[in-house]
Amino acid sequence: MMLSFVPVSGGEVEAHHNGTNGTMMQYFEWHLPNDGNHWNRLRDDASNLRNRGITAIWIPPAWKGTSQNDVGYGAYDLYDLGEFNQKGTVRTKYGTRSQLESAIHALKNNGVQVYGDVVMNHKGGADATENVLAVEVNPNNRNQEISGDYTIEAWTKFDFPGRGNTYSDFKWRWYHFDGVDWDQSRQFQNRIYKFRGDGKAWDWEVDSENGNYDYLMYADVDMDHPEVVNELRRWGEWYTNTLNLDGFRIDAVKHIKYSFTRDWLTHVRNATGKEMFAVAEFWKNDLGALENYLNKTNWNHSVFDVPLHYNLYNASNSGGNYDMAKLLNGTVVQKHPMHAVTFVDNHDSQPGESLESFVQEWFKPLAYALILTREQGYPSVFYGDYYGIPTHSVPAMKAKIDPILEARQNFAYGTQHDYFDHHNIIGWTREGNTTHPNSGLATIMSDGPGGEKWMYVGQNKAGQVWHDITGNKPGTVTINADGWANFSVNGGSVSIWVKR
Ligand SMILES: [Ca+2]
Ligand SMILES: [Ca+2]
Ligand SMILES: [Ca+2]
Repeated sequence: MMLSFVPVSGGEVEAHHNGTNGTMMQYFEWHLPNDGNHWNRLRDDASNLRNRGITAIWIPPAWKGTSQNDVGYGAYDLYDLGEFNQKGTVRTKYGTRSQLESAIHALKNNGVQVYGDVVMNHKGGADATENVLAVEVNPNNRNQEISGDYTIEAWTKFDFPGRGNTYSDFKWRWYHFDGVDWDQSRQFQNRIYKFRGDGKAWDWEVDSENGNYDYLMYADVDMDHPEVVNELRRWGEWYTNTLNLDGFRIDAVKHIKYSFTRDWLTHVRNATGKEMFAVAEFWKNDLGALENYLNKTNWNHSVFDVPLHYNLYNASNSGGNYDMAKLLNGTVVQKHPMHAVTFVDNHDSQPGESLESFVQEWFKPLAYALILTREQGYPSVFYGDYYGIPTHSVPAMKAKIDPILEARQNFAYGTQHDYFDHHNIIGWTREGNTTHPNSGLATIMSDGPGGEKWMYVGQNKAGQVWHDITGNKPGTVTINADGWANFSVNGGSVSIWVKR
């Protein structure tokens, strides 16, 4: 079946594309080595990822950041994908543009889609300062001005001397930004400066934390400026076409005028003629705020399920006392499954990073079973979970995640039955479908003692002998004549029962 352009679909199409469950992988963590070899690793991993059931890769920010070691969120030049000698380097942390293109080629040859990261909120690493009339605002209430107007020295001049006018002749100046947090001439700490000038104001609507959360870091881009809007749209087309992208992960959207992101995405979709699946990072453990964002962006893309992440994090830190029956309460995936990208951890929640809230190791298999074997949500597997984070002694969970990926790829199909009926032991089953022979499964997990649960997997499964694909529970279970069986799980563990 051809994928058609369905602007309101969110992750629906991707999560079930070609009749196979879709699974995204975030192919980076914060502390990857700065060896310029990451695109090569991705290229060499392409067929393995395909075989594991990964159908889309979210690549890290691919452009030149403030330095070679920049993860990419300190965006300097969105048009320099490791091609020009800027910021003291041609390659990025991950490699060169041609290596990136080879990796993407390998992924496409294996039928794996590619989602590009998109960082539009701010720019860092300016080439020079400019004198700008500004006013200080209260960092805790950015609507409150706390000084008179005066001239500061701001890092806002972006000329891109290594690239020149290749791909774009746009040069950024102070009036393309709303503010900064650094005055080079005075070097005060902990200030936020709002620029003065015609029509200068923090953008709205953005998140209302701190009064107005337009400002996050570096030089904050002014989405009210028509030259900025045009340039970022032009860049979106270029980025999509140049890398043959299939979708976007959009950074820091709670700090960007919601209507801008909505209209930017619509523009790029129309201009490129591509469906361009998109998921936005709106980092807030607040379903209402996420729903407001989805409303204001006309539901034309998905969001990461941040409330689910925090439920998983809290469950992993409750020593067996979490009410597992409420594991999905307050989540995006429970209420808006077509617009939820579910995930366990990411580059910001990993140890030592800005939003550290790392799900504990013992709970990770339970969390992955939740996002990978249920019908709802478009799941994303984190590189740092799968391959480990050596700088912080986080072990690779590949051996534990692979069987769950196999369950998703081959068994997690058909009608779902939920058993969220106990504070320790919960479960759900899938009846399977005809497209995937022998599909269907029974997932059972406990954050406390082990136990059993009587669950229905379908009458057509009568007499089948199932076993636990995770290997956690030895032995077999025989489905009775009515399609029911008593499935078991160890304490603090998960089992996924299948016929194989
Ligand atoms: Ca503005
Ligand atoms: Ca902003
Ligand atoms: Ca702004």
